[in-house]
Amino acid sequence: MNIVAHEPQTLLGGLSAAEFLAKYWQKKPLLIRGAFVDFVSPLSPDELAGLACEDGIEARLVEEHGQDEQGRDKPWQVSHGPFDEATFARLPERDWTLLVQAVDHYVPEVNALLEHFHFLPRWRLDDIMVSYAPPGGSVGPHVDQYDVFLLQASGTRHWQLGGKVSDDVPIIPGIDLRILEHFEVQPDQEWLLEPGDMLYLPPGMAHHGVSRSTDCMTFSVGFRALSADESITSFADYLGEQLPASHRYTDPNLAPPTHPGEIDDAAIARMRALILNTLDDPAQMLEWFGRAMTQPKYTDQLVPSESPTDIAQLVAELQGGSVLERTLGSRFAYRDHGNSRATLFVDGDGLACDTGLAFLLAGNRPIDADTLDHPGSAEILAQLLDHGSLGWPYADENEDEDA
Ligand SMILES: [Mn+2]
Repeated sequence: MNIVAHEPQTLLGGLSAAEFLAKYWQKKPLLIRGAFVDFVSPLSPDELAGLACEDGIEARLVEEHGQDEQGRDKPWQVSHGPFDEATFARLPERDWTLLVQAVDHYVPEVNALLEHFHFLPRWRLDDIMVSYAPPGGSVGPHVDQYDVFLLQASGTRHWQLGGKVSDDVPIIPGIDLRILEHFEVQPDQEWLLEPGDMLYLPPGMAHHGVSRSTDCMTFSVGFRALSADESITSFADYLGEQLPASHRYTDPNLAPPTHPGEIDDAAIARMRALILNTLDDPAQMLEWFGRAMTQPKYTDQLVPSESPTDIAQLVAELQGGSVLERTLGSRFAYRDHGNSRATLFVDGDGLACDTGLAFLLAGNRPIDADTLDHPGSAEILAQLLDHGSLGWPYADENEDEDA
């Protein structure tokens, strides 16, 4: 692969991580020319089309001036994968886009790009979506709710920004895309991106990117952030499973009601205290948050082992020189509790473990025999193998032999 390791200073166009975070992150767009010097896409358009034909991989095709299933002309047409060769054979020479979600989960060389984004918490990263488009191809002017780095991987794309828009901005009705009804380019906010160039966009920024070449591929490094709606519902569900039935509304200080039908201020205050005091539990919030932020994007990616791992055999394999791999798409995070104890969060679960072990597993260091120096490591590794979050690299060895 043709990707040189970059310090954030290069990736961020001369800015330090601290400067980028203070001035741009979640605030305003940043165009970075040559973020990746001499960038060569680790994936070809044909390989992307191949992924879009596989079961279980989320792929969409967006056609401008397309037709729906009844053969009626539509300004925009969205269809969902898996696709087949016939789909690609019927497509015109321009004005369409193929989008494949979470390509980092399937292609190790695309996954490796995520290492360049270590100036942001790993658990904020969502996935790398890859789009291919012939000339004229776009998904229309639109707004996303998430931060994104748009890396031009091959060919050229013309980007235009339309500024921040509100939640209730009008969108074109009746299609499976949120395309803006009105889009106006802001002054000096349009650029032609070439391979290795990257555009950072904060959430809520109207943008429109149109392919200007026959080989336009864009990698969208997307981030995740829970909405208040998702957070409250999910935390309440997590907490609710652990609350005893006896923990409920009480009113031992009840005063005689002025009217038996009235809900008075004191009743509301009691309910408010019950809810807020129950929710305001930092220890439980941490346990929930770590699980929520390491929830895999696609749970079917994780293949649990058929039989429980034999711990003696696991230790022998590592001591024999084997190295465990993190499953592509598996998510790791940790919280240090002090005194060498931590909670390791992996793929929506939380495990109490040694801090050194959590630090190693949630980073990118190899999981080799040295890992066994940490107390309790063999048991934790066995659990992660059983869940499918770790694996032995046998599949890759076979691929190398084929090549
Ligand atoms: Mn977008």
